[in-house]
Amino acid sequence: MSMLSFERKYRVRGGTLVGGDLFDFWVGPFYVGFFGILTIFFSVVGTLLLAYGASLGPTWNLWQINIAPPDLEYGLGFAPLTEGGIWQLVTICALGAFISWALRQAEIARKLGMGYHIPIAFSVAIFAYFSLVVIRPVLLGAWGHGFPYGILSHLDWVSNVGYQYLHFHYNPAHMIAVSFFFATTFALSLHGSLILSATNPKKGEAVKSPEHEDTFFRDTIGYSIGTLGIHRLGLFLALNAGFWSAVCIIISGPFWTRGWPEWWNWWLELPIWA
Ligand code: 07D
Ligand code: U10
Repeated sequence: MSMLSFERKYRVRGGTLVGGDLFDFWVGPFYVGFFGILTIFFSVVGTLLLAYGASLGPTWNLWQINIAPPDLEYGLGFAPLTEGGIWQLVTICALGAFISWALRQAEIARKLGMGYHIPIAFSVAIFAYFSLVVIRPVLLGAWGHGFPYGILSHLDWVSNVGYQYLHFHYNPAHMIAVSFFFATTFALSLHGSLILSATNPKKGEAVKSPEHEDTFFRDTIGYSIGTLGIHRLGLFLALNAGFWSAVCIIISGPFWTRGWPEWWNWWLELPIWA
C-alpha cells in the first residue's frame, strides 16, 4: 500500500519555513521539504568525504578508520584536506544535516498543528555535539580540540581528555549529566514495563486502564506521577542529560584546567572548618 487511508487527511500543504510550495511533497511515506533536500545533500557529501578520508589509508577496518581533526598548530584556521581539512568539512556537513533535520521536524510539526517539542528535544542533542566540535575548540583556540571521527579513536579521545583532568568522575557537571542519563533509563524502564504490564493481559482478560497504572504506583510508593506526567518527566530528564553533558565538557579546559578532584577543595576551604 503506497498510502495508508488516514495519511491523506494529514498530508496538508503549507507550514513550510522556507521554499513555499517548492518542495512541499511526499515521496512514499517520507515528507521531503526544503530541509529534507538539505539533509540528504549534507549527509551524502559528509559520508562521501568520510569514505574519501578512509580511502587515503591506512585501513578499511571499520573499527579503526579515523578521520582526525587538524593539528593544534592550525589553530582556528582551515587545514589542508589531508591534514584535518576533511574533518572540518565533515563537521560542517554533520551540523548542516542535523540542523536541517531539526528544521524538517519543525515543518512537519507545523503541518500537523503539533507543538515543537520534538525539534526542541533534538536541538539539545545537537547542542551537545556542537559543544564538543565547535564551542570548546573555539574557546581553546584550535579545531584540534574536537574529537576524531572513528569508532575506537573517539573512545581513545574520551579516555585521554578524561585523564587530562585526572579523574573525570569528579567533574560536577559530568556527575549531574550521568545522574540524569541513569534517571532517564530508570524512568523509561518503569514506564515501558508499566504500559506493557497493563496492555498485554493474559488471553481472555481485559486490557487495564490508566487507573490501574496509577494505582500500581500509589500502592507501591504512595505516589503516581500520572500518564501525562511520566512523559513530562522523561523529557525533562533526557534534555537535562544532554544539557549537562554539554556543560561538563565546555567547562573542562576553558574554565577549569587542573584535575577535577582538586575542584572539590572549595569544600575543605570553607571557613566553617577553621
Ligand atoms: C553528543 C549525541 C548527539 C547526537 C546527534 C545526532 C547521527 C546520525 C545515523 C542512526 C550527548 C547524531 C546522529 C550521527 C546517525 C543513523 C542511521 C549526546 C550527543 C546530534 N562517563 N566523559 C560523557 C559517563 C568517564 C568524558 C557524556 C558514564 C570517565 C569526556 C555522558 C561514565 C572519563 C566526555 C558520559 C563515564 C570520562 C564524557 C556522553 C561511567 C574517561 C565528553 C553523552 C559510568 C576516562 C562527553 C558532551 C553525551 C560529553 C562525556 C557518561 C566515565 C570522560 C554524560 C556513565 C571517568 C571527556 N560521559 N567519562 O554527551 O559530555 O550525550 O560530551 O563511568 O566529552 Mg564520561
Ligand atoms: C510511570 C508511568 C505512568 C504513570 C506513573 C509512573 C512509570 C503510565 C500513570 C510512575 C513514575 C513515578 C512515580 C515517578 C518516578 C520517579 C523517577 C523515575 C525519578 C525522578 C527523578 C527526578 C525528578 C530528579 C532526578 C535528578 C537528578 C538525576 C539530578 C540530581 C542531581 C544531583 C543529585 C547532583 C549530583 C551532583 C553532585 C553530588 C555534585 C554536584 C555539585 C554541585 C551541584 C555543586 C554544589 C554542591 C553542593 C552544594 C553539595 C555539597 C554537599 C553537601 C552540602 C552534602 C549534603 C549531604 C546530604 C546528604 C544532603 O509510566 O504512566 O502514571 O505514575
